[in-house]
Amino acid sequence: MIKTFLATDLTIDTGVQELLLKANSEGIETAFDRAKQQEPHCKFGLAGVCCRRCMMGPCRISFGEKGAKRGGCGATADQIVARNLLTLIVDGATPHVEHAREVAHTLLEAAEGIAPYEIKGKDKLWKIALDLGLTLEGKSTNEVAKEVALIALQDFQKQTGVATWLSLHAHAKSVETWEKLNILPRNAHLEIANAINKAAMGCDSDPLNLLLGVMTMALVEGYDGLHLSTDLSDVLFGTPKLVKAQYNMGVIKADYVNIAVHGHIPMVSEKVVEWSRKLNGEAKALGAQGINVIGICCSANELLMRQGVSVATNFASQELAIVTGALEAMVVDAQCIMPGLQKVAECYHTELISTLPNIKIEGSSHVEFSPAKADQMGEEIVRKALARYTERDMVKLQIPKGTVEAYAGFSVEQIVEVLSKINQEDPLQPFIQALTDGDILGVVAIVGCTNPRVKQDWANTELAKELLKHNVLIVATGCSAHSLGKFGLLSPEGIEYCGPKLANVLKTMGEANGLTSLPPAWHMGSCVDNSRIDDLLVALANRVGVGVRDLPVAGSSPEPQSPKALSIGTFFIAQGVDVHIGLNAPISGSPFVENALTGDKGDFAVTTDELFGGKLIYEEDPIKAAHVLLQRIIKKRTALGLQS
Ligand code: CUV
Ligand code: SF4
Repeated sequence: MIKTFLATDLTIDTGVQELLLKANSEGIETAFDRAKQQEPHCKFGLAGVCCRRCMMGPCRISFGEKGAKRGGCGATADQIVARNLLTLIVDGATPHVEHAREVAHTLLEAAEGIAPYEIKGKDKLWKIALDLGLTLEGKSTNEVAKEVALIALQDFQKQTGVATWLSLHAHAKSVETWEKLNILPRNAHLEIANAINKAAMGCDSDPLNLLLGVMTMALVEGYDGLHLSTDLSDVLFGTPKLVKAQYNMGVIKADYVNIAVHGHIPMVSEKVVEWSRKLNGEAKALGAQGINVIGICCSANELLMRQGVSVATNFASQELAIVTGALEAMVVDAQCIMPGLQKVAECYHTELISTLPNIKIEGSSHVEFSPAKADQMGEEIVRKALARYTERDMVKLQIPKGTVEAYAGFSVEQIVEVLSKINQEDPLQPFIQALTDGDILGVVAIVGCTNPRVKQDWANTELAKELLKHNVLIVATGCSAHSLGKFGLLSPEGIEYCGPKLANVLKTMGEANGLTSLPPAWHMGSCVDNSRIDDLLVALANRVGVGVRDLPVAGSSPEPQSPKALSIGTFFIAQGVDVHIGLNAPISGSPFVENALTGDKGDFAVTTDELFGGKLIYEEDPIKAAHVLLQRIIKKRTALGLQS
């Protein structure tokens, strides 16, 4: 049943509001309705004290005086919460690790001439090969690519030593900390198995040891998930450069065959774009203007960054793109794909198409991706979309009007190139000068999702604006970047939200590059591209001669939905970066775990702040959160001897 609701309470995106009303009038249920039906959420689950790890249970620990203080096996709240957190971080990291492995596998088959992908990122390939210590002389691109892909894949077998991509990217000071704590990962698959083993019934019940396991998994996420994915995707598809595109539901075009790509895996979405271009003429033969590919979630980010493909919407409103009645197909691969999409698609002519052999959706079509058969997949998907065009029901067609211009493509390589227009010899120098002088007070990464439990885009944009006002530069990824894009913060006009000092810096940098200004928020890519943010921090720290933990920077996920937001956040905490979340992680049931992650240095027990130099900050109010982050940034500036 659809309850009556005020669309304006659920999202600040007016296009989504319009479509929510349309869905309501057509009797279509969406995630916004279903999130309400789940209220109130189970308080044991929210606090993390529910254990289903064996059939003596399920057990739950009571909050009050009365009721059980231990599970059937004797597990305490601290132990249960720590175990649950560990498996939650595995849930976050594993999809990224598998994403990375899929890219490595595709790269291998591309290099062997089996998979139809041309290696577009030669510069990136040379750089990685040299970092891996390979000799390049006399070798072809494909030979080098094959060696790199094999090293990546063989890394999943490593029984001793340290995961290779950690060695490639981590700051030496961070590694020193991790080595002392004995939390360095060996290989991703081994550590995932180890974590599940630790959390199993009757295994690890030392909350501190479990939390150290959480930090190992965070490093797996960071290096075998994020960095490996980004590196090899850049090798296959090229390193992003500055691009301009459009945001909002208005990018769906009434007179085109519209194909939405949704999910994460660039091998799938890139082929859909390629075949849409190849078969564009066939759309014209049907009376359409052509084929229009639009993005949702992180597939959108991958295509936006490299191809300038426009973005329709982000996570919470994925179903509403179908409610426009204008999508011929929605192509999905992995992660963040709501099963509810199929039911919505059935109300229209839209074909929902899953692609990965191990990730299917009940009721949807399936066109299988494998690296070798990528072209067949691309062609078949686009032909399916073309076939649906004539079935469109014009009565149900309603596309919210208006689009917003946005810039994306801020890879570290592109940032360096932009800055080199100011100082060619030492590109990071002007940036560091601005940080030193306080013209840029600090940098905050706004990352992660939107979540129907929170008013969509509201916390993401409010936090950004408050920080910009205080001269904090924003970098962004994921669905949060989409929130900022929809509200003009990825466009040069967005500098109206900046404090005067930051506005000046952005104008100077922009003018040196033929723009009126750089945007106040730099879109650095998809969720796996949080690796780019990490690379930027490591480069800045190395240039200044400090650790990442010393930099006046922070991270924030104001509207987190996925456990990936938590595993990525924990990765940054491991480097000593403070991380804010706008919805609580399920840890409040354990004083030990909560204090370890959110406590300050010098508190009664061990804290991440003390061990790593960064902590978790939970605050639902984005304005208050901005001020907590500002205080933490100022504290780090003071420690560096910088004025604020
Ligand atoms: Ni990977 S993880 S809702 S798509 S950002 Fe978007 Fe990004 Fe969160 Fe999912
Ligand atoms: Fe209960 Fe212990 Fe089994 Fe968990 S592992 S369900 S706390 S008996």
